[in-house]
Amino acid sequence: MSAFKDIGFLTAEDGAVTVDWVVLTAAMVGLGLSVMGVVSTGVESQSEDISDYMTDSNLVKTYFGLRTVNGSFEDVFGLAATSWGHRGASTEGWTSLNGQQFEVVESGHGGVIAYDGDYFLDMDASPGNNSIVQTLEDTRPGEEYTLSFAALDRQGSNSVEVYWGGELVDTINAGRDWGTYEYTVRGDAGDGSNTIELRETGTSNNVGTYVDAISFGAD
Ligand SMILES: [Ca+2]
Ligand SMILES: [Ca+2]
Ligand SMILES: [Ca+2]
Repeated sequence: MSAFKDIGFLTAEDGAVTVDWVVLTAAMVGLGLSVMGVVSTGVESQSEDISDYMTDSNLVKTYFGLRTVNGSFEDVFGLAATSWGHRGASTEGWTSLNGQQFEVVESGHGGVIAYDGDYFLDMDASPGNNSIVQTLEDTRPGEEYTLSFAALDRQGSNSVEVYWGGELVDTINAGRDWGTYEYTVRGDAGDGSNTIELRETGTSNNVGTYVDAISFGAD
């Protein structure tokens, strides 16, 4: 029979463990705080340096300046190859509002060199004018953004309506050479959908306004 039968608490570890934990934790927190004090000053200074560098060198602007997905129509994955480029019901980042196919034309076809990269979009598909849309992610309500793109109209018979958030921003009649168009829009303006829409409205004759380099970004 144990002599400690009635004084079991002597062998109980609960209390001891709790005391150890409190002491050790307090020590670790104290150590952590002192390390943090030293490190945070350095990290803060480093962060500011990096921020200054990125802002000065326009790295931030470049990154945020092209927030459309596939705005230059360079991603032809999943599209069917044709003699003049690629076509498909939709293309990365873009869908058609009126069920027209995307005609992504290869640079050089018909003597037209892409404004940017190797491809541009013909807004007049077969059989008709296309209306394309993309929803921008991560826009902030009320913040100003620049929406821009390049356009060209070989025939002089086509026009494009430009919409932001469901509201008409402009109607353009592009020239025979690439021209650029730029607008200032606000996050959540119009119906709050944060959508870019380009609607071809010219003569429906298979050849439409060519568009390229659709970009969107903060100033
Ligand atoms: Ca392009
Ligand atoms: Ca066409
Ligand atoms: Ca046309």
